[in-house]
Amino acid sequence: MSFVQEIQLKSLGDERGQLVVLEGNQAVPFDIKRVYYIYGVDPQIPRGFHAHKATQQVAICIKGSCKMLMDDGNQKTTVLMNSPTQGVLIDVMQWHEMHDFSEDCILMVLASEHYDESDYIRDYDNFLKAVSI
Ligand code: T46
Repeated sequence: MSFVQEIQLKSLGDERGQLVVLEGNQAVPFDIKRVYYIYGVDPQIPRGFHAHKATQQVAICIKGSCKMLMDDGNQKTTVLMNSPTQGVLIDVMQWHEMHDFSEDCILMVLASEHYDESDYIRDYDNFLKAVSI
């Protein structure tokens, strides 16, 4: 079984279209302190390549598609993200990389903490050392 937690978001649809609600401590399992989104990425250029020490995040591909490689130091899994109702929990100490962005991809991320560069582990060997302790 994969260690990656996917969150199926409820879509409130009617004849006018769809509406997805993102509430902290509901479908999103933390208080949301920050939201950012990534778009206009060259399909050849991957992003991420880090883990967070204390920040939890939920990523949602609200348009287009990309792949999220998740690595807990023991296992690696690649998740195809191609639905605005599919959340992927990026938990603490999970190395993640985003690949194969479609040209129209908009990847939205909800975070449990404000931005803090010192929360990032950007060196893979340091990540492996930290998770093996
Ligand atoms: C993550 C994945 C999914 C800020 O100043 N504030 C912010 O809130 C963020 C997220 C970034 N930045 C700055 C830091 C860098 O100078 O924006 C620049 C690009 O960030 P980065 O190279 O970390 O971007 P990605 O796409 O590699 O990673 C991002 C998030 O940073 C990261 O937390 O989990 O998306």
